[in-house]
Amino acid sequence: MKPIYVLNGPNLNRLGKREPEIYGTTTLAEVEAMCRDAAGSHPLEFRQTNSERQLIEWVHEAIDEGAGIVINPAAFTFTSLALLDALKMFPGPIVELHISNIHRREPIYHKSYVSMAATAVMAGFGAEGYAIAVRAMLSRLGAN
Ligand code: CA2
Repeated sequence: MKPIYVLNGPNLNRLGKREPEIYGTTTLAEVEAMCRDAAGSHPLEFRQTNSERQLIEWVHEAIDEGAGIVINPAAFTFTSLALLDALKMFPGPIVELHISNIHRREPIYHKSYVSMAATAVMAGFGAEGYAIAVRAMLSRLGAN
């Protein structure tokens, strides 16, 4: 069974430790546990990096080995055509996920490049959004 890749971009390793009014108090380790719980017996690769290159390498890995991608690209959402190009090569479903509702924020957070490759876009459910996204991905993959 091919895994679901849950990929996280820059600064999300600090989740739960700053700006709790926007991002909540759940840590990334707790988010990973929520995703594993939601995935049940389905294999799941949960990763975070502060490097654009590493994120792209993981998308390439997922192209070869993954069933679906849930991605919170963080600031690369709004800057990275290279990430968009990599995601466009992925043949399966992609959920773009944001903890906060980016559309309630400043205009610089309104234009996502990643959305042009995404099957679905989620924003504003807080950390719980990850579990919702993994369940939606399983359903989409016909795995439950
Ligand atoms: O809401 C999200 O999930 C974001 O993708 C988070 C990004 C931000 O650039 C996007 O606009 C929305 C990253 C936020 C900065 O990293 C933090 C990590 C932990 C706690 C606070 C901020």
